[in-house]
Amino acid sequence: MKPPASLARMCACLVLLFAGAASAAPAAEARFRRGDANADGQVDLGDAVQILNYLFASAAISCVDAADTNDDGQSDIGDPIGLLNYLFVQGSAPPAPGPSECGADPTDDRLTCEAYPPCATGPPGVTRIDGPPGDPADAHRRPIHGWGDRR
Ligand SMILES: [Ca+2]
Ligand SMILES: [Ca+2]
Repeated sequence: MKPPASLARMCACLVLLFAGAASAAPAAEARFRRGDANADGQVDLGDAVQILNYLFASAAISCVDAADTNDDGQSDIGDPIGLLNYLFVQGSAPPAPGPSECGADPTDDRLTCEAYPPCATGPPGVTRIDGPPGDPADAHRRPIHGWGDRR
């Protein structure tokens, strides 16, 4: 028995509605500096060591996208080698967003960036020191305002 046409139309509308709602809510893209595998805000030898520890000693990396220094969507030995080439033998810089600018990964891959504090943004005019806004541990701290905010 076929469902009535109006029921089929209503189901089709619901499917389109939910599909649209899912695509209308873009996921927040994590911002990071490519190559800064240890998320300390600098790209240096420590990052190559961190990637090697991640690959061979099960160390954790909070932003695996940052550790994908050649942006091939894979975490492998090519990443620390490429980073060492960039740092010490004038090899090419890690691709966008690059080692000095914060930005999202322009390529679609399966790697994730769960956390990258150096590129975290707070409310305009406020520089976050640490912890999320409203963190009770930060209650004693005052926000640092930019020069333009001085009265
Ligand atoms: Ca680093
Ligand atoms: Ca890679």
